[in-house]
Amino acid sequence: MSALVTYQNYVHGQYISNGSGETFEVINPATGSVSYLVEVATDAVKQAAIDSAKAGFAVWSKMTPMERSRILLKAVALLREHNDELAAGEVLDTGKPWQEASVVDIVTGADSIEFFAGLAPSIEGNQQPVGEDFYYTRREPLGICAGIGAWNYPLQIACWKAAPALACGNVMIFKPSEETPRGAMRLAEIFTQAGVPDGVFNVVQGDGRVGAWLTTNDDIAKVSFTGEVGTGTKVMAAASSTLKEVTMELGGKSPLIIFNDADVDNAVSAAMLANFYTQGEVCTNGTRVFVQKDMYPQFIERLKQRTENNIVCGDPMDAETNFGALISRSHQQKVLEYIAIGQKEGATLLTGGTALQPENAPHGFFVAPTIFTDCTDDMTIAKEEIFGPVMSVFTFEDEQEVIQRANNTHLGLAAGVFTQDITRAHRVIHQLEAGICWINAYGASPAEMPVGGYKMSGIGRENGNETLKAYTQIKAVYVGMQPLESPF
Ligand code: TXE
Repeated sequence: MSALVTYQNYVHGQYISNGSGETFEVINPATGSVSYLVEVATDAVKQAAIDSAKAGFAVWSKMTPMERSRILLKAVALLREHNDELAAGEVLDTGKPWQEASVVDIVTGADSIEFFAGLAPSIEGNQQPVGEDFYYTRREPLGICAGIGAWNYPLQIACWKAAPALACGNVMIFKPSEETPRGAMRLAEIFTQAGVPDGVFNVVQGDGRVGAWLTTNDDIAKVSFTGEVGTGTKVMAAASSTLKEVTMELGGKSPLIIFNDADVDNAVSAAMLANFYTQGEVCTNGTRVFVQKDMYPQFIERLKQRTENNIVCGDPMDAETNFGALISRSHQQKVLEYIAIGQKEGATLLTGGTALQPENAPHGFFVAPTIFTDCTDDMTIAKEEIFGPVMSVFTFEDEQEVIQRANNTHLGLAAGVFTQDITRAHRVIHQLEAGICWINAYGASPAEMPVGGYKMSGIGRENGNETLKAYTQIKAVYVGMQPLESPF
């Protein structure tokens, strides 16, 4: 049995020992075996990360935006050059298919860094005359920002948080999910290789306890968090003790609405993408599929046929596989429990519903693509985020009814509408309480487009011009051009 590799925390441009030797295991979800070990960030590592970040900020924030932009663009080139090797690492950590990781995860991470590197030189203040006097503003960096990532898109999430932070002259201490530590480490190595100064992007490893430390540390100015709603509320509460700014990218239970006049094959493609891509582990998934009455029979027939014939579940590194393993055995059990609840509460199991043991990956954490019909809005599977390949299908009569039902949730991350009637498409989407919306599309999230949730699905945005504002603070400077009047 070959000895397992042990990775360490990445601080000041290198891996450092945690002193205690305490490690945690990282499991390959497609095989159930231990891939490698990672040292937990001890107090010594945490303090080193803070000291390093302060030193990095002193250098990085003094560079011009053009200099920062040039270095970030070198990192973009390295990410794209190493796309396949990085994608393979994401497959081994997440269990998602190579088919996806090789064209989405690194590409969209690099795109975000490229986008904000391009914006960096455009960051400016303004000036206004006030009589003889005038004031001007400066957009200044916040300082040390913390990034806390989820496990479904590890490297992409690290890139999406680092990009605006570093472009604006901040530095970042990033903690990936303990399920998927690899991507953030590779990003840190690539930043160093590109010329990002030591301390500008440090990676600390561990579970929620290390995450909690980031949310309360005095030297950290902002926290950008991606994860479950429940965790997000804890993060925001903890951040309030030192008035940190927060960006929250949380969960959803998003509606996908299919009208009678929609193209049925397009609508079925959307429903399958919105529930089975990345085996359902996508926050913006349209897991409540509302189908208008007349469309329903042909829609459900086509959906069942394509789900039972076009999904290849198996070894995620196999090029044929388009449906991979769930992140862990406990998550697999959680999804199976939701499926049991759905059946108990009276939904009809149209297809799927069980764990799978593909021949080429018999020990992985797989759940079959699952579709429930005859669902009602009060069912648990209609209200709670399952974060697995479980689609709930509902029927509806008219527009006002479906808008009311789609909005009847405390969540508000995403929404999709399929119709050939362009005015209806915009009329409906404008009434849906969601931050990330698609019309006759689903899931595309280019770096130019700001993404984030309404209601309990989050605060703030990632990507898009909008996000720059979250990573600078405005200083106003008033300049007196004449003797100062004073009554004293
Ligand atoms: O989240 P968790 P997971 C959501 C998705 C789902 C969840 C799945 O909808 O709800 O993420 O990711 C750390 N203080 N999104 O299971 O458990 C923990 O170590 C500070 C939405 O990973 O909340 C991990 O690094 N940190 C998103 C991270 O929080 C704490 C897109 C997330 O863990 C902590 C992708 C604490 N008290 C997934 N406890 C979007 N909206 O874009 C745990 N952590």
